[in-house]
Amino acid sequence: MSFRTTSTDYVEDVSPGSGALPPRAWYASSDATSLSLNGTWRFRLSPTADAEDDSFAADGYDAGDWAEVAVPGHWVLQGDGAFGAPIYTNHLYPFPVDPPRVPTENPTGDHLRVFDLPEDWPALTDGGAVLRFDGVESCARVWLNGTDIGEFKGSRLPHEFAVGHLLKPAGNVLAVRVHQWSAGSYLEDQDQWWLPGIFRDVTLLHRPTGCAADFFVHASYDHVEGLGTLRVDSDVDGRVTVPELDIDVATGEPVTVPVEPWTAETPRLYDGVLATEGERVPLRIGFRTVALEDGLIKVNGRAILFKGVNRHEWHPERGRALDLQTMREDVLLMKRHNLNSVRTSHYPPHPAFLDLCDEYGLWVIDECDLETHGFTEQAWRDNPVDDDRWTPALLDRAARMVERDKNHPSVVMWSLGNEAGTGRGLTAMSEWIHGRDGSRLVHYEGDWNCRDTDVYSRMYADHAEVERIGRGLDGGTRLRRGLPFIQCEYGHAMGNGPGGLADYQRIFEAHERLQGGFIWEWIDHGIKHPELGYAYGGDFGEELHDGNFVCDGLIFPDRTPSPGLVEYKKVIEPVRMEGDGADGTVRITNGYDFADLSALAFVWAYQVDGETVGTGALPVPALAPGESAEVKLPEPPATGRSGESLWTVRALLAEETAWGPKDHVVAWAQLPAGERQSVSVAASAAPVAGERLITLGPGAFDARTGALRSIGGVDVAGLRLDVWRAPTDNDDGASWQDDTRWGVLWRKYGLHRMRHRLDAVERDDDALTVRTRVAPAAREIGLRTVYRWTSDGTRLKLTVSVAPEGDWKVPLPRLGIRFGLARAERVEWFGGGPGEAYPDTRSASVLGRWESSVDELQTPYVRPQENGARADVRWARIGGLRIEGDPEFWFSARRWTSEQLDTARHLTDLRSGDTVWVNLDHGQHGIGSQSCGPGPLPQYYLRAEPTEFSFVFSKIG
Ligand code: IPT
Repeated sequence: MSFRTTSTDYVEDVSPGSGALPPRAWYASSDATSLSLNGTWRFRLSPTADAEDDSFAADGYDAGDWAEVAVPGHWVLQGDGAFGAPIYTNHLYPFPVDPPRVPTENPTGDHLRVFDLPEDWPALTDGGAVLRFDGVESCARVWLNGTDIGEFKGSRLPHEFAVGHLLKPAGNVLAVRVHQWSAGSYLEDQDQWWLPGIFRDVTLLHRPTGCAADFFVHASYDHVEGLGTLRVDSDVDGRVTVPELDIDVATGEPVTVPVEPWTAETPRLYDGVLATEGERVPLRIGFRTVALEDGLIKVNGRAILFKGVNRHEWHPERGRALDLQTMREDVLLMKRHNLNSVRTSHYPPHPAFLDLCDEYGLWVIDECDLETHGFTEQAWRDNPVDDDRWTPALLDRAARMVERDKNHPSVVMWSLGNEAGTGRGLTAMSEWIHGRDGSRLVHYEGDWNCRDTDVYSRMYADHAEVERIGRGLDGGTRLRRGLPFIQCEYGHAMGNGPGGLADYQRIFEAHERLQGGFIWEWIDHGIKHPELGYAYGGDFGEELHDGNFVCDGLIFPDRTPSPGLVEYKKVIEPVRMEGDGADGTVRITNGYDFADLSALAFVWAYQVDGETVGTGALPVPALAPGESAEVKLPEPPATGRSGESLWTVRALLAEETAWGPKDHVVAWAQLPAGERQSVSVAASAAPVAGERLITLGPGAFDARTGALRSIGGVDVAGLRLDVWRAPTDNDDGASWQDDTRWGVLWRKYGLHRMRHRLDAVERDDDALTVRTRVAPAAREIGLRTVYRWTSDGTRLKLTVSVAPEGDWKVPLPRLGIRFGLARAERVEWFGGGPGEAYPDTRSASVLGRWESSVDELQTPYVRPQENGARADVRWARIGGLRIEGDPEFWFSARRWTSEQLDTARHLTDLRSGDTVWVNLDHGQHGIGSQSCGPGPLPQYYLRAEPTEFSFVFSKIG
């Protein structure tokens, strides 16, 4: 054995690698021993691929002065910055594009681990052993006990090596050299952090003589007869038993029995065993048949509707090294928010995640670890997916995904990858996959002609286009017109938003061909940072980066649901309840594809002026999927109270399930039963002029400027018209979208620096009127704004009239008033809650009485931006004042101004001042999805037009 500098040619070689075993199904044996090699490893970082020779792989090498890293892990997230830093780019390669060459500066991590075989490890003469790597980014070379056993690429795919002949009972030396950049990096240009390391498990598996090798569980379901057919094809002959079904057959032999099918809604699994001469392998069998039929994606004979999300693997401290508990948390959160599907964007997830999808029930589009998006910068020239030299690497990736995951009932489609253009390599992958597994469909978005796919898939198509596709008016090839449609990405959840989900859902549900979609994306990839809270692109000094485009999830980095997830849960709820609260009936429709309503219990509540005055159970028949029933509500409780009244009907889990507690709310609706009385204040008091102040009822005003000073002794600062909001990521839009990027245009027109000109302060018998013009410098546009104050002696009413002047080419961000209060801690309100809402994100806003601290009103978007508005507020109490709106208003309050919110880059930039700034808005502009999709629909624009709105203020107590 000699140790010399090994050639590093393999790093830039387009081939997938050498030395690894052929891919096979991923499973955990019941009886074969295994040894996890996760834990603390010795670690040495070098700046280039060839800086060190391979002597560290030798027996007896002293790594005593090396650092340590945790495996699984990414070295750039360990060592407090001593091991380099993460880099975030969306689609730009962070190195010169010259495939397959990579930079000389190629951080290379040598990992070393010495291990003994456990006591119960079988004799080394009994069978063999396999060393398995579940994920290493991006290229690794492996030595065991000084022998070079191979090298591989394909970061999120498993690689196994036969190592039985190399093992010894004690002192085994496992050396792994990991290069951050390799030819494989060209195939892994997903929009995410570049994070090198051994980030998934490393395991040594004993392979007894006569053990199982690879096997393929075929478990189909005949929905007409109610029969399941099971056949397990196995490389090694054996028997398959499923005790619950009395099945005991040889491998390769089909058997048909009555079964309950598997669906995402009813994830029925049967435990079985594959027994070969040398081992027993547990099977979790789900019977289901996926088919393309009548131009639709059908499972067990029924068309399904995806209510899905794109899931990257993410943990704010550990990156893509996820533990089982975190994976389970994701699945439970998804189930509790009514999601039924996941696209594993953009690579196969940790295999345990798919076990969870089988168990809890989620449809899965399993996506291959392939994206070459950066080639779009050069019009896709030299794209590896259209270059035969790369095809073996593509086929290797396809095979490693399909072979690993083929036994999961949850996987209903294979996806070739993401954003890789088109080319012969993709066609080869598709052909190979179709040949290997005819029981599932093939997906790929980048091919709009659907040459290689079984579904027409798009991303971020706007509502109008989706509608046209639904109606079959989208044109395209004949082949494509016959295919079902999904949006593999839509609703870009970056920052505040996405807006417009309810409008998409209505369209999906109206047209058979539209089979739903997947929100982009599940989680914000913020990295926990000691000074910044959560870091995003640029925070590690990257010379090229895409900022907070990496924080675009429905959950925050710490997995707290964002308002976007709460909204989505409501929009996709599986039970529809509509009706007229006044006539006391509600029409209930089962929106599940497979389940009846027997798992749900319905309850009603009756509110008067936001207070619940009665509740009870509502008997609802166990409707079959698609069925509806008219259900009579009880007589409204006799309270003797008049006021605005409302029914709330909720569908709850009748019993605890695997994913949710009893009484968990699955669906709900509110049905108005009696209208709100509008506030009336008789203008009976007259303004009284003093030396410096004018008083009117409880109000005191500056005599010269007419500015409000206090109400009933409560100081009120800076009350004035306000149109500015700290633009959301969706307001700002993405750089490639230019015509309606309102956030950009608002700044161009100067809406963030409006000037207030005082024109007149007029005192009448019954009113104080202040006339102003609110306008930005350098522009002719403006808003004539009149504040008219009246009082009945105890209450103070403000009526604001706004008349636009000039040629307004942009909508307004918001329209309302803002003012500062010195002392305000808690807020109570009657209106929408508990969370924030905007015109096109308001489905989940529940009308009622709510209470919160000012701090809890804030939504902690990783990059600070407009947030926290509560919709439909009738009245609010804050800082000693009660404010009633005519009509209802949008309420927000924060310890900083919108301008401060606007300049903050991280939450840690926001400093609480002494003042609480309150916004009472008559209107808010919609949110939309323009950070990567369409902006708000026109009906959610806040147009500059003549408007009038009022607030009534009174001092509490
Ligand atoms: C689309 C990508 O597929 C996804 O990975 C992510 O980058 C998303 O956009 C934006 O967050 S590609 C888009 C430019 C159409």
